[in-house]
Amino acid sequence: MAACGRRNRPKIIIFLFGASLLGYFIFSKHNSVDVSAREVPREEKEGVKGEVSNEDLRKPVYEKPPLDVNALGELGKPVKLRLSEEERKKEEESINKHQINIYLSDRISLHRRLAEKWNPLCKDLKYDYRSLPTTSVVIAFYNEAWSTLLRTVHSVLETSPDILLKEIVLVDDYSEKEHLKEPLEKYISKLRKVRLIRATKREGLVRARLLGASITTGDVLTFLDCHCECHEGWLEPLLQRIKDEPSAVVCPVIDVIDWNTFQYLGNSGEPQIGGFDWRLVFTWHAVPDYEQKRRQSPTDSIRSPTMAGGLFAVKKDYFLYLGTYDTGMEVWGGENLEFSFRIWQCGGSLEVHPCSHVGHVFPKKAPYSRSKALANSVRAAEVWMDEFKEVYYHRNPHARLEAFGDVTERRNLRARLGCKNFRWFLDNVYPDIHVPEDRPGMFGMLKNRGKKNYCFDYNPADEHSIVGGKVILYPCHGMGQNQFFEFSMDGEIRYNTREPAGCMAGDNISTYLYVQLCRKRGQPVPADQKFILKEDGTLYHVMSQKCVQALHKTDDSGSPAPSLQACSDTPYQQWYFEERM
Ligand code: LR7
Ligand code: MN
Repeated sequence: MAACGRRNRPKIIIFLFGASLLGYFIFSKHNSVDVSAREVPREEKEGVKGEVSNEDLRKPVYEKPPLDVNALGELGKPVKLRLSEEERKKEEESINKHQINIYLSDRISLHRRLAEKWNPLCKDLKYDYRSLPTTSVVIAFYNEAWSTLLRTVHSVLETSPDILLKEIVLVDDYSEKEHLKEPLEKYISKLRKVRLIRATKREGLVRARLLGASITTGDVLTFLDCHCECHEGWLEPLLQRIKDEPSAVVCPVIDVIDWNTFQYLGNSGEPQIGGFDWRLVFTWHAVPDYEQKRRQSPTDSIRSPTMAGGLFAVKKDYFLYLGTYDTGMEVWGGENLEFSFRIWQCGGSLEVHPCSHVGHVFPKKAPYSRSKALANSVRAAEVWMDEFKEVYYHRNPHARLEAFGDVTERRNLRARLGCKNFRWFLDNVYPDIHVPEDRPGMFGMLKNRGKKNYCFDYNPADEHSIVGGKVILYPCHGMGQNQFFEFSMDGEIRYNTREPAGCMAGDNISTYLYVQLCRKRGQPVPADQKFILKEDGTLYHVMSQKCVQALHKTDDSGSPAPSLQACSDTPYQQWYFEERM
């Protein structure tokens, strides 16, 4: 495969762009554009001539109404309504319907302000507004509630400098809700710069976004979810970075808006960056030391291996060059990692800008079916991960059976762009991820010879941390995931579906195995995490000089569990790995 440097940009970009009958991008029109030489069109800015102060140039499309500190949820403060029994029921209903407290959202101003939650140094950054590229903000929605959708729209209009915002394109992904039909059209017809386009069948977020993008006129595409609120100054850093580096795809810091109180939980400290685990689940990480060292200022953008997916800005012609999205992906999921891999492997960079903050309402749980996510992830793995797709399949054996459609075109794209391989990505962009050894016979379900068909099973107590929770024995299910363990060359029993991975540990006092963070890259294995898996299946814990034994019941939780006991030749102390049932 032809290698190309990260900053190597092609001289000629053939982009084939147009709207198909279905409305989304297909390759139909041939054009040549030189990204590096291309200048930002100025026509848009000609209205502003002569001596105009920077203050004037940063005026938003609409000004926010005067601040009323007593209004509900103003400045992103949490709200708890005092409600009658009947009102409480309505609130409950809204939560069941949207997985967001829409009853409350409907009572909070669509124009509320947010408290300042950025690094104070961000305030000092200066922008030459006339030289920044313009942007179109694309917001796809499916059955979104009125107030969360329109708060997103108003928030963009009221925080984005008029000179920078070409338009907001709303994309209705074939919603069923009445309020999103005529009432929405009527409402937005009164707003400057807001357009609406509708899909004629459910497209899923990938094709819905592309349908929106296909009618944009700005230099930069900025994608947002339909339940966001933008922090003051969110847009400029994204556009500045893209002006400086047209092959950078830049994400804002994603702040949490609580689904129940609508509190805006920003954080002016160092933001987090994106990673993934070997189930291909997106993960958050602290900024690694080497990246902190590379940056010269806390206001410099931060390289990130992956993005969450919903919120980012990309130069439109660069997005086209990179092959937009994989239109074979349905509904939800997978596109975020696919795009992240593609950006890095094909010569771009993916970054989080610490001065750009946008709030996002994280729902209580998924409000619609996400069953297509698996096939989408398989597409990403099949196109971008080379031999490392096996590491993914080992942890999701059922993914191998998933019908993922045809990816020939995407593989051709990869070849055409001369993209680097996944090994390069791991080594250079995500060196902190542990690459499992997955030696034959040393990974999969960890089964006991005495207690038949029971497997090591671990569910971390908390979705954000691998530690905490207890290792138990549970009937083997053969699905990988929480029953997937790997015995490493250095004698660790790793639970590395998650990143950072967890390692089984024991001590001389308690008999249970518990999970600790595995050592960091380059560090030795801690004594309490070291095991020897002997020929006869004995699993010997070196520090305690005991053997792991399957117990039928443990005193506290009552479930069977592995335990450290004096070594003997009982079959309950004999273990073996099995890849599949
Ligand atoms: O069929 C659909 N059609 C749509 O138009 C399904 C969804 N959508 C719209 C939807 O209305 C919303 O505006 O697409 C957008 C994203 O859908 P969400 O809000 O249900 O997704 P999410 O916020 O739960 O999930 C994250 O991962 C997704 C993977 O496919 C997308 O990339 C989302 O954009 C992404 N959201 C974010 O990155 C915000 C921060 C969340 C985190 C971490
Ligand atoms: Mn979302």
